[in-house]
Amino acid sequence: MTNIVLFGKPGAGKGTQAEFLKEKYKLTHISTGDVFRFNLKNDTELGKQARVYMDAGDLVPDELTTKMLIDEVNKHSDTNGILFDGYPRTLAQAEALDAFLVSIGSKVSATVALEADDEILVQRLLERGKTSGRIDDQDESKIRNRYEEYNEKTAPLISYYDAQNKFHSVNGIGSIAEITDRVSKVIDSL
Ligand code: B4P
Repeated sequence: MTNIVLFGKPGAGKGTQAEFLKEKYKLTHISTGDVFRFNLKNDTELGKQARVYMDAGDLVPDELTTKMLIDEVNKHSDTNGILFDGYPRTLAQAEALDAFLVSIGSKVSATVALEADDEILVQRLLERGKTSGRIDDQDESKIRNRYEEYNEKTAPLISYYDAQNKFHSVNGIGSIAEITDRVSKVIDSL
């Protein structure tokens, strides 16, 4: 199994790249943001619990997120590999993912980070917020809060994966196709 973690700040293009990479490499795409938004839309118990955090631009608590992630992975036991989009976002999530993958005889193959400056990303999210209906994209202070969450809770994962020689960084500025090529070079080298 080839398991790729797509990593990056909010709006870095993880979801955008995942749409192309999942086809190219025949991987199962799991986006925790998308699963949460599906649950919000359908007003499920999980959606009710996640809404308050997501609307504020906060991370959803680890326990809730990890349980959901494992349930999603277990739906795809016959997969070639998984493209993790938006998970892990904390050290506790990274450790939980490693422990879970080991328990099914697998591991994270590589983490690929899409790099871009905050100011460019804030503009992307505000632009998306005009049409996406996503409350977390519509208010600049909520967007800035997502970057604070990233710096405090998600950035430490860089050294976590780097220590395992699994961290790869690519320039996240350019056309969508150019960035797909950059990420593909990393996956092809595995
Ligand atoms: P996510 O849904 O994961 O969203 P994201 O970080 O906003 O976006 P992404 O990087 O995927 O960007 P995208 O391709 O869409 O998370 C939302 C929320 O869910 C979190 O804040 C949190 O509350 C919760 N959550 C999710 N996972 C969690 C976890 N593990 N733990 C706890 N909470 C969790 O691109 C953004 C925009 O840029 C789009 O408009 C796109 O068209 C544009 N774009 C993309 N690539 C471009 C390019 N190359 N050039 C120009 N524009 C580009």
